[in-house]
Amino acid sequence: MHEDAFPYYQTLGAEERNFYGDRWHLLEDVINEFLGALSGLRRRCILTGAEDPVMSCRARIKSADSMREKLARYRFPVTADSAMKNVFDAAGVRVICPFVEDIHQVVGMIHTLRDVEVLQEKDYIRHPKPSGYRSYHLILRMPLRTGDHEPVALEVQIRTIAMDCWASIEHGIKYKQNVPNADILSRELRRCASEIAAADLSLQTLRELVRESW
Ligand code: 0O2
Repeated sequence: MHEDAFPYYQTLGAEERNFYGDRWHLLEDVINEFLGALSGLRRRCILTGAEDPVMSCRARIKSADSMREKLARYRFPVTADSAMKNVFDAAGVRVICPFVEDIHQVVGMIHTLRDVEVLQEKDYIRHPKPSGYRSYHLILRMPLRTGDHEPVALEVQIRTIAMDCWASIEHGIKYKQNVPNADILSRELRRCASEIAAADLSLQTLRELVRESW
């Protein structure tokens, strides 16, 4: 298993075991294929003397509850087969980068992967969500080296450390029910997101200044 791989066996609850059944292994495999491929690209990049554009990676398999909710919302059958066929984010990897320009470098690197089909790209950095959410999303379809299964879909979310910090905190707050002054909370979260975006740009500029002085 790759060094960045997530220890799924610790998180495979009875709910997920019941819902995904055998497909769990396919989701694990596609995550590990991607992490292995990304690791190779990063190594090649470092060998050329360039900086590693990736700080860290996290992976997850969508929880059974969240997958059931999504399938029902899109009016797809609520089954594991349907999750594999109709929804592309059962397997997901988050790639965390130090700087905004690293995100675009990682996107470019992913596009060079042979046999990997890019099904969808969403640039929530250029076009943030109304919540203030920023991230770059790719839906990929990757062949598996193990077994003879057809390629499996995977969602990759690429963001800076600062964007990830905002998304994690916002996610935690959003799911707290009956928050008083919800409007003020949303407005403040959007304000924080804008400040974080400004800080990301400043950090990017500082990096360029330091590079120029080398
Ligand atoms: P989890 O735990 O990652 O599974 P849908 O998935 O139907 O809502 P779509 O178009 O398929 O919508 O996907 P979208 O909106 O491009 O990306 C959805 C994922 O992006 C979410 O997954 C989050 O991980 C992240 N995301 C999108 N908007 C926000 C936001 O406003 N705040 C935060 N914190 N994250 C966001 P899930 O399914 O919600 O969760």
